[in-house]
Amino acid sequence: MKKKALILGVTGQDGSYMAELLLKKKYKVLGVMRRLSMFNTERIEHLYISHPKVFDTCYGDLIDGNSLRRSIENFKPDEIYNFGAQSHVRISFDLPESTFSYNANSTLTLLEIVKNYFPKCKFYQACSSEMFGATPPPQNEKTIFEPQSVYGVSKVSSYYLTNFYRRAYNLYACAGILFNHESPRRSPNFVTRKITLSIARLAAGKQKRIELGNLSALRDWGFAGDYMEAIWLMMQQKKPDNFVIATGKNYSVKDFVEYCFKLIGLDWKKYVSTNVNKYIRPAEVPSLLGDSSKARKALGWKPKVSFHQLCKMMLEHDLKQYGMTIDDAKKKLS
Ligand code: NAP
Ligand code: F7E
Repeated sequence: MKKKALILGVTGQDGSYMAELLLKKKYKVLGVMRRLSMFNTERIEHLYISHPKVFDTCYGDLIDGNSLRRSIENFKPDEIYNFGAQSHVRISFDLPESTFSYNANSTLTLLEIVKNYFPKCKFYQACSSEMFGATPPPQNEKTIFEPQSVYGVSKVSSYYLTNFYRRAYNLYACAGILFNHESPRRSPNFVTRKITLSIARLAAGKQKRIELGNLSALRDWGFAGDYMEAIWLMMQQKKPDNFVIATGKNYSVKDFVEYCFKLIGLDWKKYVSTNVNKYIRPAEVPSLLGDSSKARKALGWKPKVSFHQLCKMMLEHDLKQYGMTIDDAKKKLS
């Protein structure tokens, strides 16, 4: 019998990589997606074609408990991966109530469904390094949480709910504390993808400048594909637990900009301006640097893609959309 996995947030960056990984591992996968006025299945469209019998999606919404219960009841998964969230930290300052509801209340709803009806089903909750917020680095599973946004607080709530249900009801429920992870599938309003897409547009003559916010923020950036491997491993252990997943190296936003511009032979200072007022967050997270030694030891996991490989991968992908390679862009701009 094939194992069955249900993915909340399947249309997002992580959900789409996780669907691919699980299909490679011969799972049957059902993705839950919400209704939007436009189709946004771009990241998973290829899977309907490559895996018609074992990959499908259904409608469900994080704040519609009945839809979640129905999807789980009909599909009877062995594993549930909850990646569904309003995942943008800056936007959580504009949408605090819906962010909290999507990110925290939905975790409670899902855990209640698992506890009441499918107590053998394993549950993964996507938590975040944003939970550490203002606590100085390095951060690991023992570090105190000091979230700096409603997004961060919502993830702290989902973390404690997951831990509580594991303890009280003996569920196989894991919380992954993932540091920033990026890819060519990253939404364009996160800083890394904004930078690589803007450089590609610049090279294509479609944009002249890039406006950013805080360049000094430090982040521990890894590749999303690598991090999905770690999550799957968390779900295959004898006992459920919480794990920090990170590369153990951090770089500033300025480092990311500088290196991407260097790849195409340009001086970033001539093209980048800062508008701190526009992008300012009422509270910023200055420095994240993960210590993932617990995961490395217990799961035998380590990241494969380095920071510089990640920058190049994302830039190459975005240039390709304009029919260019890094060398083409270099020649064109020299
Ligand atoms: P993402 O690309 O923004 O994906 C979020 C997913 O949640 C999308 O599929 C989105 O659907 C779905 N969603 C949002 N609201 C929903 C609702 N009301 N009902 C149903 N689905 C809804 O985020 P990601 O980068 O893949 O991150 C995955 C998870 O990991 C999130 O929980 C995020 O908070 C957490 N996380 C991410 C990072 C990171 O660096 N990427 C780090 C730590 C934790 P639509 O496509 O319809 O919007
Ligand atoms: O910002 C600064 C910004 O929005 C990174 C999410 O996946 O990781 C992500 O949250 C840094 C911040 O990601 C711009 O102020 C400068 O200091 O790419 P970001 P994030 O806030 O770290 C965590 C772990 C998650 O869990 C979240 O779901 O970059 N920054 N200039 C900018 N940020 C943006 N978005 N846009 C700018 O123009």
